[in-house]
Amino acid sequence: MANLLVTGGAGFIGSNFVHHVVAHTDHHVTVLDALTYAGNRASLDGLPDDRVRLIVGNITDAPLVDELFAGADAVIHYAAESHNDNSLHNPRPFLDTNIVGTYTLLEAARRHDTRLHHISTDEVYGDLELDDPERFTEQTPYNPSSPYSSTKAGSDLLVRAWVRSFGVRATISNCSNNYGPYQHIEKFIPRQITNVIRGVRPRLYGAGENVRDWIHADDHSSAVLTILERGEIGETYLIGADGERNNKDVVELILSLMGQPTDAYDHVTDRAGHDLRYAIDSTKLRTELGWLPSYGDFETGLAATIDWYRENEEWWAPAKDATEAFYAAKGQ
Ligand code: NAD
Ligand code: TDX
Repeated sequence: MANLLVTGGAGFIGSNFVHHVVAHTDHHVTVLDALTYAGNRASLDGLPDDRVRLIVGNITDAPLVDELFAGADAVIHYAAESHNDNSLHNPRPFLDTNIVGTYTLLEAARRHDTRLHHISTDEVYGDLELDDPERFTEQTPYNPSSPYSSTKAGSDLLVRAWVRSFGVRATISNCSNNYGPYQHIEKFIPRQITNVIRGVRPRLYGAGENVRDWIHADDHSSAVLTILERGEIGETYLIGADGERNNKDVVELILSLMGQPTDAYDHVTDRAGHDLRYAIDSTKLRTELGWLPSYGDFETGLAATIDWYRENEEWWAPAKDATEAFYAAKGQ
């Protein structure tokens, strides 16, 4: 049994991880989360008080971070500004949280010699052509496109430097696009599901040919636990579940699963600098650490996610109008 500190544990993937840890281990969890627009304490509802506690605070608050590291056996760092579209509109919070926040945690890890796992994204590698037979590996050079992905790339490089220069005991994982419960409705899949629930047509950026490599958030969680338990210090592991689909196919699948005509969506203004394709080769994680995803079938996972949004309208409804007003102002 260990005391885990989970930054960003009231966000989408972090809260899925906390639910996963409670279900599959006997670890205790302290969540450090600033509850920005993207954090929601309701995402931790139903978890046992004697195993999970939420500290509302900022990862750039060095004294608070220091105090929490003192009581942690390991830290799993999810907290970030995570949305590309927001980073195109106002990049500053991305620098503060993703760069300065990660730096603050690394300094605390160095002082306390705490094991740290840094959560990152495949977007640090830039994008691939649609017909490129290659996928991203741990050797792919960094080539981020957006303010979001460049700050994530910067945070990864800080982690690598703190491992090499100061002996910080850290690992990094770069995962592909997640889907599942508790995802903010600004993101592609929940935006379209909640649009259909509200009787609004889904919105596809540009032609919709862009490809994302989908993985269920629960599979991301099992991969992170595996790395925490068996990963080698200083190593990077790519996490993916062979889930490549283009956006048009995903919208059509959502419409079909929700009983709508599959052409009942609109094309809207494309994202500036829109990455074409992401694809992960997770051979290293599978062969060296023996990890395998459980959600083999995207369609089944997507149907369960649709059910979750139908059953949890009180969780997402308060954010819907403001989210859509943000997009409407940009013609999206
Ligand atoms: P999210 O936006 O849903 O959640 C982020 C959480 O971090 C929120 O709860 C927010 O309140 C908190 N937070 C933000 N700034 C903070 C700060 N300064 N101090 C403390 N807490 C703060 O994001 P997500 O989609 O769950 O992503 C989590 C992590 O996973 C991020 O590091 C992201 O880069 C990475 N990632 C996401 C995906 C994906 O598909 N969503 C894929 C790969 C990697
Ligand atoms: O309304 C939309 N219509 C649309 O076509 C939205 C919101 C998005 N899109 C497109 C853009 C992307 O090609 O769908 C795709 C997915 O978009 P997002 O959900 O915004 O995700 P993406 O930009 O791919 O980044 C996500 O995966 C990697 C996460 O938000 C990141 O945090 C993660 O690092």
